[in-house]
Amino acid sequence: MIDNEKEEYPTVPYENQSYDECEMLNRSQEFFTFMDKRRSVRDFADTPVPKEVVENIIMTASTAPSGAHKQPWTFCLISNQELKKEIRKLAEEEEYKSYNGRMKDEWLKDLAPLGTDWHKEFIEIVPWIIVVMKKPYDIVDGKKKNNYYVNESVGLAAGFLLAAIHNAGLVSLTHTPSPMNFLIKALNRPENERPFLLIPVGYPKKGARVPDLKRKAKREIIQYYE
Ligand code: IYR
Repeated sequence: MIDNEKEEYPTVPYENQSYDECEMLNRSQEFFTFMDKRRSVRDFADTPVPKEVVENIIMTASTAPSGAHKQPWTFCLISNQELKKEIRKLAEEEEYKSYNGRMKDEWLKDLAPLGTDWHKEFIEIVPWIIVVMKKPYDIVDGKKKNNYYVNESVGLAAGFLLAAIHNAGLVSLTHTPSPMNFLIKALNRPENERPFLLIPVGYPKKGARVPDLKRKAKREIIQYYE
């Protein structure tokens, strides 16, 4: 490598924290047990959550890997009560149409155990709403610059986000009002952003319940090639 190449693409040493096998086994088991306790919650309390906590959670999401490290995401962090009310109204309008005609019977049947319907009062109750936006392209000096693997990248960031929310002792819901385009206008977003997920973040309401779901077993999800 010639000298000026080195300067153009600097590197730093990677410092990995590794563990002996026994500790590795414990840590992996404990992390699984912890993550296995995460649940999507639909009944939220209006108890406030400090802004800095949610900012830390979002910064964690933004550590996710992304195509060519473009980090093709924006996280809209909403606590404004008027705006939440407006978003609830617009989301419920779309959801009403979805639950009453757009979604086929089979889909509605699959959703029945989750107890969802078109009512989305949690949007107004919860202290924070995070709308995850994906950016199919950036605008650099007025020109479009395409991003790569945008859905994969933003999906990974959303996964990190949910894990960070759980780690903070808070709960969330991956809400997908559909179609979601009303959010572009309501949030006054630029032309290169598309809504990806709407995630309420807060405490569960006292006495909140969740469906009695079971997760797939090892043998159902791992195919071994040893
Ligand atoms: N977007 C609707 C419907 C919905 C669809 C699926 I797939 C779910 O897992 C849950 C809900 C809603 O948010 O209610």
